[in-house]
Amino acid sequence: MRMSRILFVPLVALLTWLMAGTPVQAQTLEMNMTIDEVELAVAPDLKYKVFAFNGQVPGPLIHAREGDDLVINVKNNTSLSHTIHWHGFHQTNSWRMDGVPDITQPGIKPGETFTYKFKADRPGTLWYHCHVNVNEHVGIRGMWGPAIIDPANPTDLEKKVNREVLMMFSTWESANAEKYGTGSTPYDVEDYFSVNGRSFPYTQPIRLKTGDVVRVRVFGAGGAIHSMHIHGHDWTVTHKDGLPLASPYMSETVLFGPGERYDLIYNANHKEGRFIFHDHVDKHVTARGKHPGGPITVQEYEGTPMDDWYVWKNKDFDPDFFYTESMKKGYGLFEQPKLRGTKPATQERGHRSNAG
Ligand SMILES: [Cu+2]
Repeated sequence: MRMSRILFVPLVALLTWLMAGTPVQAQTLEMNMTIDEVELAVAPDLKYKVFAFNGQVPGPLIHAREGDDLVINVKNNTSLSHTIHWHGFHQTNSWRMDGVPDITQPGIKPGETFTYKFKADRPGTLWYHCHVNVNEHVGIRGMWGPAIIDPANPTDLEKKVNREVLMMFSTWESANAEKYGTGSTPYDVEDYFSVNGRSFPYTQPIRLKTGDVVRVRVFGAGGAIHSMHIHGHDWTVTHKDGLPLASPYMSETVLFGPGERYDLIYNANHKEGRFIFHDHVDKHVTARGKHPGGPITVQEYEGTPMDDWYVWKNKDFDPDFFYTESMKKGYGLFEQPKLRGTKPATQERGHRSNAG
């Protein structure tokens, strides 16, 4: 008996040590997505016809771990064909799942369902978007969403992050808001600019606590170049397109174009305050030619006294506008109901006349 107890203690210690180095078991995550025609309130004076993943713009969060298998059923409820490209995934041994029409698959026709099966074979800030008529569907119809793949071996800095902020940037053309199948050519005029599909004042604040370690992930989801500038803070640029930089560097402005992503980590080190965070491409802070509009947000520190003159004094706060709450929920697909559009009243009539 005594001998076995002497052996038992070091054995448990050895097993614990071995387990700590064991990679987490990969899992299969099955998800259901739809593509719907809805109207999105981009700004107080702009309702826009979009193709929306699960009815929302941006689309729902896909969150998985490096090595997980993803099975994603996509049902097309719209009047045009689409595919989904999983941007950043390598599609190792699954090239037919790359989502490019007429290259890897036929377009998913109206009413059809297609199942994508592939491995999260690369970690990082990835995303998904339609690959049919990308100038229109991605450029001005909101067909994009975030896919965050947690790395098996995060850095010490990444482990400190306790608040995630996902920001997807795009532009809009009021002249083409009403009619599917039009717009986003070099001859069209972009006159609204947005983060997560909304132009100020329909954007939301980022609420912070002193001591938070924040990771902002910016995505160039649309066709424009953005230059996001944060007031009052400096961040460390840790990743480009979800890939770790050999030499992370510090800055307070980040320039990115279509398709690009950057991970930016910073400390919320003020006791209180409100610090704006905005696009420094000057015309991007307008809407229909008037200031202020576009991708503007404010970092609001908890406990900061409210002022009567504060522009967002009575803001109806959505804590998940930047996916901050969804990123805490584990792995799978997570919807953000407040990012949904509404079914247009005219669609019902249109369908009836088509049927008749
Ligand atoms: Cu499409």
